Amino acid sequence: MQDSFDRVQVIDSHTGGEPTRIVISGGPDLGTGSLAERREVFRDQFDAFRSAVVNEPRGSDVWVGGILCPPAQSQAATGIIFFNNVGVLNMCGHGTIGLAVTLAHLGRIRPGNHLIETPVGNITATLHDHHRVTITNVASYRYRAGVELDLGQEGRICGDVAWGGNWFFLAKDHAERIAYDNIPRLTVVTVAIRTALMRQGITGADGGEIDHVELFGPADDGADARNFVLCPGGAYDRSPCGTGTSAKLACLMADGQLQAGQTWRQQSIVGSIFEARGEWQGERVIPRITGTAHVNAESTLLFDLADPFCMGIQG
Ligand code: PYC
Repeated sequence: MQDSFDRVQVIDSHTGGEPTRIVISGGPDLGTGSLAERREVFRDQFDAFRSAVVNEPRGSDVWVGGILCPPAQSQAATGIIFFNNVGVLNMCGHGTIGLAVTLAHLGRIRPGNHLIETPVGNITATLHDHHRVTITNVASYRYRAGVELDLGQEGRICGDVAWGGNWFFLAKDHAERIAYDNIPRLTVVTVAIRTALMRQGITGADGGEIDHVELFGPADDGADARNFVLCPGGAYDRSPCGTGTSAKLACLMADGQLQAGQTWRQQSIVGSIFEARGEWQGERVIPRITGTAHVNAESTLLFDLADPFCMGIQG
């Protein structure tokens, strides 16, 4: 097993304010299994590498990292495993938009459709130009509607559990103000929701952990709603969250509040916007999410084992 690293090349981008760091060379060899199998290898054997790439002092709780993997299918542009400050992710929508713009920056893809393998299935990234990308995500669906949670001191809340490539709890009927200057309060409430989900043993299908929580409120700039998304490691998503917007589309379409092909403009807590549309595939929804990303650094991470925080500060 590889336990030391020398020079690791990364490209940083942000998608609507949310950063993505793609490891393009020097990372661990994860073998040749499926992306789901390689994610297990990464999780079980290279957790220190994950921490080194995204945690302080090189990163922060906000960062999402991605490791490029040779795809299993020859027609795929790449495989990708996303991770964050506390572990591996199933999928990441803003990260895939950042990935496509990164591959374009490297001259590895041109405008058009590109198949990308992820641990939860194949997706397509359509590169429109050097910044604008549409992802066609995995089939998304509402798993449970109207789930009641007891938040203790924070009262009760009701919401839906939905899959959009990650598991989400989408709260309904809350009294919170969804605004940038209210982020500390929104963090307290969404952490309380996450705690209640765990205490009440509420999961997604097959026991899948619901590790993302979403609140919605009125938007501006012509958007349909603004969201606040709590990510698994306690940070909030600066982008409107690609997998979260997919979960939202699935709930709206299940309720008949959005029709197939109709555009939903999702605004993030920092004001960035994704445009989303869904099509039915049986009882599930195929989301198409369009957003913009910008590359902002090409770096070489150096690993000095004499550095006590070489592999990142892990809480
Ligand atoms: O865009 O899907 C997303 C995402 C997940 C976590 C942070 N961003």
